Amino acid sequence: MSIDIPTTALLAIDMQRDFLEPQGYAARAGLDISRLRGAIPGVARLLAAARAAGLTIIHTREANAPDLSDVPPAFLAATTRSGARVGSPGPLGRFLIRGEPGSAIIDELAPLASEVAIDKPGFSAFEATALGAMLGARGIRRLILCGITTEVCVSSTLRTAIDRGFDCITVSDACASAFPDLHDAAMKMIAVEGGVFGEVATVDEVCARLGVA
Ligand code: C5J
Repeated sequence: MSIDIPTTALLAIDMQRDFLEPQGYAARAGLDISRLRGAIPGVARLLAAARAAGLTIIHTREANAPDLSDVPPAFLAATTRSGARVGSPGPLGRFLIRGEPGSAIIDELAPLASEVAIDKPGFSAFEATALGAMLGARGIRRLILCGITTEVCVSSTLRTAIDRGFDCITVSDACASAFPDLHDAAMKMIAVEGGVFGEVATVDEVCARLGVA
């Protein structure tokens, strides 16, 4: 089925230096960033297809207030245990803090001036952000989700989006996890009970449905 361009947005989740570069948060937390980097080619293809099709494109960055006032306490505690506490200093600035070099989207996926980039303090891109209002104002009803990590921020955002009534397509080969079994499980969960969390599709399938094969 083709995708209705005016009512659909591509959501590229947290493709930022802190998760994808060796000096960033994820590597310090012990995650295998080579696996996370596996999402880059798929996200790049989706961005190119979405730009060619004229789709709304929204990028997110996991980035918190410098005074840490918006960090979910459980995440602060977890990152302290992992040795990469939110806000602690690293070569790319303070981990996961707004405006620091590590919070920037990687160069190869950099947003165009016409695209929206939002900082999100939580796991779901809807939590404490203007995303819901922004999508509502644009009449967006379907989301194409890609990015990292599959099991944390992509899954959290997907579940909120479904609860809010959006049709969702999660792009399996444009998402990544440091843990392949968790990526696979997250994709399988989408399909339970007839597809409670929407559709799973490949980059090729989405490009074809956008008419940009
Ligand atoms: C995590 C994310 N894993 N973007 N963030 O802390 O998935």
